Amino acid sequence: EICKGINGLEKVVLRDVRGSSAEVYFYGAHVTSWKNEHGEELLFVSSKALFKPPKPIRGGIPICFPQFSNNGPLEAHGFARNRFWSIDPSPPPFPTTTSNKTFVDLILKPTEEDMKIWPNSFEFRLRVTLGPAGDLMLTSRIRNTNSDGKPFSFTFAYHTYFSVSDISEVRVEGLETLDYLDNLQNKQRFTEQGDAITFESEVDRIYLSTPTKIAILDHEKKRTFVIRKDGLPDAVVWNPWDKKAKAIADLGDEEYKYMLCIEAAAVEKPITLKPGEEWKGRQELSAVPSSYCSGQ
Ligand code: TA6
Repeated sequence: EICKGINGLEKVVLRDVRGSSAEVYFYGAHVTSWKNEHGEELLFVSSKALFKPPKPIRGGIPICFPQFSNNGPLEAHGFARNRFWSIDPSPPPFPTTTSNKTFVDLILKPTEEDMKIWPNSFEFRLRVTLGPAGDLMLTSRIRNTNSDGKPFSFTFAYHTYFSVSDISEVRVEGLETLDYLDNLQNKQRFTEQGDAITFESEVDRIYLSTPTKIAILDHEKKRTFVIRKDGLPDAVVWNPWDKKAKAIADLGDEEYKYMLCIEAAAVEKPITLKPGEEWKGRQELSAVPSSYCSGQ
């Protein structure tokens, strides 16, 4: 179902018969809502989010492409998140197992203006699927369509903002003992110690070569988010904490308490595609009562 969202921007609403739902704006192919079968919102979107192009939307799932963060010549996190995407007229075939699922296929191709800032031709296809158990799957397929034989390289992230009850009470499991680059310390490399990650100040790290499964345990809400990923070796962990939150105009001063970004990403080693080659990167999110997965 396509309808008008905030400020008249169009969005696609996906609904499952069991009551879960998701919303995807054409602007940025940006997922701004993911609700479970009880109607509880699972993603964080700032109350100050602007929904005003060309400003990206603060919260939900911004797509960072073709450049993660500001490690390159482009604007921070690239331009995919502030372009208008279209319904894909020639979507990839879907396996029979997905036929009872609800999904939408969007596509982004560069305009002439885009090619002035990133001189490459590409087709970026995104499928957003709401699974029967309320899971949310995002599959990106990026193809190099350069006609001059030129390869291109990019970095990428699903910059997912999860909704949490209290950041001080949240634990992240699955990144223990891994190496990370600390964005708050000149991208120096450190090794995480043996414990789950907890939060008591600003965190902005790129964990490297991470396992395909990461969990966010929200004790207060008795909820665990499980992130599964494929084709995306890194995981960014970000919470701005109080000082940085105050400096971000489209984020409420106290809202950092209720958000946590865990981002399936390919950052350390850029992806390179020759003409005609396609890359695929998937993220699958589920939210389950904690008692089911960790005995709490
Ligand atoms: O993913 C973490 C990060 O790159 C941080 O460094 C941080 O500033 C953030 O993303 C948000 O970026 P944005 O451009 O959306 O304000």
